[in-house]
Amino acid sequence: ELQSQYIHHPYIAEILKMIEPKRTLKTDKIKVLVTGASGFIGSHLGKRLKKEGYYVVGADWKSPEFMQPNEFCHEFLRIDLRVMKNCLQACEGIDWVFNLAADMGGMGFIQSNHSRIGYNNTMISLNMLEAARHHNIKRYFYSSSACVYPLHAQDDSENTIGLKESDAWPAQPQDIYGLEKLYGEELAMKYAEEFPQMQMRIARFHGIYGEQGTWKGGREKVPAAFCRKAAAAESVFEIWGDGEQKRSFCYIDDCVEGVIRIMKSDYDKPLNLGSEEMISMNDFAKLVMEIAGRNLPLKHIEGPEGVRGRNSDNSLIEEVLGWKPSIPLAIGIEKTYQWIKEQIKAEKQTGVNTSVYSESTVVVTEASDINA
Ligand code: NAD
Ligand code: GKE
Repeated sequence: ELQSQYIHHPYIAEILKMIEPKRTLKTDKIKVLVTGASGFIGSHLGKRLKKEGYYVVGADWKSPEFMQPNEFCHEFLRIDLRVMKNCLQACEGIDWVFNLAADMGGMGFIQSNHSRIGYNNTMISLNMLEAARHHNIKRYFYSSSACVYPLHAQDDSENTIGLKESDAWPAQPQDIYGLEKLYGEELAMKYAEEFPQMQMRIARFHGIYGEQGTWKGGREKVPAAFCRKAAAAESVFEIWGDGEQKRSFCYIDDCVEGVIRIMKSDYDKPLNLGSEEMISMNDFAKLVMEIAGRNLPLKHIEGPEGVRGRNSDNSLIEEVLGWKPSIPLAIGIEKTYQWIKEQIKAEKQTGVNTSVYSESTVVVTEASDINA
């Protein structure tokens, strides 16, 4: 009774009238929507799902930078998912949703753009959930983050303990970015509780890296930044902070495998999706330089540092799925390095001054552009 009242909610009915023509998908395949499909994880996930025989609709407000849309989806919608009408359009005729869209980046972005991230990501999360409920989506994946974990559990680089899923509450998440993810998780679980036809799956990603991800411009995370510096730096290798801060990094193939396994499982609470192979930024810089055949002196400079120590505890994912990420950092980062080196080489050939790639930039604070 409650459900049908909501389904015929006049607000939604009015918006639905604006969507013309209605999309009908004539296929026997399972129809999946990947949001944030032009992004790093979304494009790799879409590609794999397409290969596995799913009918993939990709949605993003940007065109993909490193792949053609037909590599990762059958149909590409270039839409702003902060807008309810667009979320309703995207969810129409879909069986499963993978919601990966978010305004995001590494430390050079998320610590200088809290209001923009707060507005954009909250709008995406709320509207996507409600649109999915309206269209009776059977299964919904929400991409959360290690940034949901409390700061006090990550303030010691000497004694970093792996973060367990149960550590998220009582909460003190990192930045507005992490707070929104934690709220997004809770709201997603409430939707599944109150509307059980929509099954919820949630992963907390820890430092996902690999080829075809952002590697310059300020939004890149440290794996891509270090590969870029190892390829482009001439005299010193710059590191934000003292380099003793620690992280673990998970290669994209493990991430995609994990997302699909989580989606197919019957576990409906958040699961860590990350590696347990923790490393300090100083050691990470040396590892990347070794792969690149470089031996530059490290130069520690001021920059946004985030938490002191973060690692994933994979006991729960192993118990629930009988699987956990296993690709060693040295293997994944070598592939990532080769790809970034090629990008730089290609730019150099077109006359771009690539010497600037020895430094990382911080993205200046920008207002959320509602008409973007
Ligand atoms: P990404 O930035 O490469 O991809 C996100 C995509 O979302 C982008 O292509 C972007 O254009 C799109 N997007 C943003 N706002 C949009 C809007 N209003 N409408 C439509 N599309 C919009 O990031 P990613 O690394 O692929 O991350 C995917 C998801 O995983 C995100 O939700 C992110 O918060 C989460 N996550 C990633 C990591 C990581 O290490 N990469 C870690 C934790 C969580
Ligand atoms: N990006 C970047 N670029 N980081 C650098 C650099 C550099 O050139 N030099 C040193 N670092 C240091 C940062 O100061 C930070 O201490 C560490 O590397 C990792 O930075 P990061 O990869 O940008 O981001 P974080 O791991 O701190 O945080 C990210 O965590 C994810 C979840 O695991 C977030 O930004 C989100 O992208 C995400 O939720």
